[in-house]
Amino acid sequence: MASNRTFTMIKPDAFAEGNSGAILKMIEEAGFKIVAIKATQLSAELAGKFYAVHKERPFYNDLCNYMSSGPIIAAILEKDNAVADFRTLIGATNPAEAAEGTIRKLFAKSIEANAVHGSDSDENAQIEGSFFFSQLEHVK
Ligand code: YYY
Ligand code: MG
Repeated sequence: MASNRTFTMIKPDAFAEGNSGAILKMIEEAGFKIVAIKATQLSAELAGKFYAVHKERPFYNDLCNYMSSGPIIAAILEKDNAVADFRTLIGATNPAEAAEGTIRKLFAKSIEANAVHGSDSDENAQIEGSFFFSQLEHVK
């Protein structure tokens, strides 16, 4: 994946409440092109692998249980400066601290059920996109 790509998930809370369409509309209106997308559901084990960087943190087990509690949407997005611009669009991890108009401010329920994931670096965008999608599953 080139450095103009990032990876996102619409998390179980947002998916279950029927907010996926509204969130994808905000993403497209912000100038991101969807180059891969699927609905799926993680097992707790796969959620644990995805979030392995956090395995020593106190919230890790709850996070893995939550992220495997229902369907999600996974997507690879393309835009200049994708990683940083997408972090701006989603807002702070804690929705109480998220800026007005951000996806988390609008749709998040709590720091855990915070509506969306966004990669934090080009390297992790590549790793996370490859976790969900093969080469055949995204636009070149
Ligand atoms: O990258 P981002 O999702 O904004 O936050 P991270 O610090 O990487 O944490 C990943 C994920 O873990 C976060 O989206 C919710 C959850 N979490 C939590 O439940 N409680 C915390 N105190 C911190 C993070
Ligand atoms: Mg993170």
